[in-house]
Amino acid sequence: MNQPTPDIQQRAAQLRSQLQAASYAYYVLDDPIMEDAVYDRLYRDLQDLEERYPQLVTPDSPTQRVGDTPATRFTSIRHNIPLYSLENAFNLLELAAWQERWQRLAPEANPIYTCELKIDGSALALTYENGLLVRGATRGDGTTGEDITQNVKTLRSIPLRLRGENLPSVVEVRGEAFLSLEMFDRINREREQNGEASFANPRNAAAGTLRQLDPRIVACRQLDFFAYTLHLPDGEECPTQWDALEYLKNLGFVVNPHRQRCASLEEVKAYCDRWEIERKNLPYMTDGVVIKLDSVPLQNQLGFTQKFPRWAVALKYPAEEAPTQLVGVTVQVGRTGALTPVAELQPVHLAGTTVSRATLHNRDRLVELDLHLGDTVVIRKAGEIIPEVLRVLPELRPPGATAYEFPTQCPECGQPVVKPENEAVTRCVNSSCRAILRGSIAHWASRAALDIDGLGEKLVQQLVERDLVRSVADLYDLTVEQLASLERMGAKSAEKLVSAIAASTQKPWSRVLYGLGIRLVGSVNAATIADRFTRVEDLAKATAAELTAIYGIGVEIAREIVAWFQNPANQTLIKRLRSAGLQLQGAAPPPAATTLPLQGKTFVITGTLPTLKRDEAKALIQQAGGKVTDSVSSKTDYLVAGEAAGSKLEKAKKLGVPQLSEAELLEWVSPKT
Ligand code: 0OX
Repeated sequence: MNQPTPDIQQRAAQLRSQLQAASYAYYVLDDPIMEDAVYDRLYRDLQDLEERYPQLVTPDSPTQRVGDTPATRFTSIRHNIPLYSLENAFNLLELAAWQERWQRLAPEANPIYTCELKIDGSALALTYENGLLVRGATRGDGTTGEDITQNVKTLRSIPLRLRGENLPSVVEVRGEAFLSLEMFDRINREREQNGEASFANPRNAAAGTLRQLDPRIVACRQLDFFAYTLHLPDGEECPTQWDALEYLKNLGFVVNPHRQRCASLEEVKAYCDRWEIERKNLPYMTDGVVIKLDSVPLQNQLGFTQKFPRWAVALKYPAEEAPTQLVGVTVQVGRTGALTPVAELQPVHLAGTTVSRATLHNRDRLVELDLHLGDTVVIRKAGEIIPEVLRVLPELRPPGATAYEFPTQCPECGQPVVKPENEAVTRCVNSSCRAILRGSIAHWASRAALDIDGLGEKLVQQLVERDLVRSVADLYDLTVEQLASLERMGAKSAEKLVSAIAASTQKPWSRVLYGLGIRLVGSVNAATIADRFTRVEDLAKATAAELTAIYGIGVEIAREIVAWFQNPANQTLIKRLRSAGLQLQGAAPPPAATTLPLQGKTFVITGTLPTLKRDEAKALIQQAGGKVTDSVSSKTDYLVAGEAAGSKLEKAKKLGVPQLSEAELLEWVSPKT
């Protein structure tokens, strides 16, 4: 094996520490110190070095966050300390009753509490040995969870190595992995576009993501993490929960900033009242407040019941639910053939809107609900976003009501539907099903795909019904006369639509690829794939292994792409799209710049820079081709000066050497777009 020189070893170490510092500033402190483009370049440099000298890879290297080998399954892990669940209180009276209960056991103790927001995510247990993250596990049943270390490492707000010195040999940190509401929406939009069932709420989405076998998919979903429990070896515990949270912050974790220490139940109540309103402005979901006795010795004294700690309670916000009557069930067929049952409801007011339809998710969910026509159902805005049917009230079932049977045939084309063993979705697999065709044309015309203005749902329906369009390629043969003969279509609109369709032939290859509607290929994936495979003929020949070599593309997506191009009907479609003039190839990515921005320039750094450490600034300059020396001379081109710059600044002024601030330096080294 090639041996790295000491210079190279030092460079790798420098890159690692700069990237770690930048990532910590960005993901934990929420106070970026480096441009994304600079980060990306330094990251690639480190990747290159590690590829050349694999012995330089350390377990806490930023490159080790996203493994590229999907797991086949997760192994079970027994938790040394069980993960208890929390006792719930549903109102302030129940909260007071909880205080009375613990006070009976410890009448002398002060009621000092640490209040935390209850994040609606999925609990994780992280083990650090000698500062290094060695294991990440799900809660499971509280006693046994699953080893999801590879996935946990992709969360940027979870440190791979703890910060600080003299760390205890073993540290266990617990907290909540969660998705921002924005990310939750994005994932669900993509899932809908790809014909997959959407997640009911951010908690399910977080839990589902953490159990993905492919860590690259987990990385794309950008889960966040708030730490809230710290287990240290005996005798080293923090005296209070408040101190533990502070210590967790020092170790490099994100701790929810809205915590509050309260010296009485009155203060706790005020906190709960305040957050019941203010939580609506948070970018993530909370479902209550967790109230913990602050004193750790008191916690130890009170201990646990069979299920819960006696020293903590969750005050849950009332879920926004409402009963209403089920009028009927419609089953929608999406563009991938997925059948989604939707409950048609007697309109009811819920959390600010009138709801007359709610998702029933899939066939399994229907079986679970044992839904009968005419039933009274309880609906809820799942994650306070999408209305769903939560449960049925069988006691209100009208006599003789018949159970709802999920169709065994496609409601659109009448062909038998299939439900793959390990999928929740039931599908129509008839490639000429009109619902699938309508869905694929609407997708092709959608804004993120070919963006064909004027080709709306109603029009698509007519085109399919009149047999004018049997595949998206037929759109390019439509004439003004044909279109003008449709309902609500004048000659003018028909002409406009023909031009809009023609204009879509100029849309880039990545949009065409997305428009093809290959399952699991969302717009982001399509752009990534189109960058790597710049011609459709290369993509059509790509193997699953070549596809998964692309960052962010997992095995399942690769499998779908390979299968799609193997289908003869799709091969014909590509040929027809080519004759219609669509862009089936894109520009090759621009070649890397050959000259570095600071090539040939000599710098001296002095004083304390606002964000970069001295050696970080030095490495940045060197990455960008510049040289850094220790003393100012006539050969110095620039002095990078921070706070409390002393004699070097004086000398630079004397010699007329220009000064640069850190911001100017960063601006200079970041690639121009
Ligand atoms: C949360 C949350 C959950 C510690 C002892 C039992 C529960 N979802 O935000 N759990 C806990 O505490 C544990 N704190 C939280 N903040």
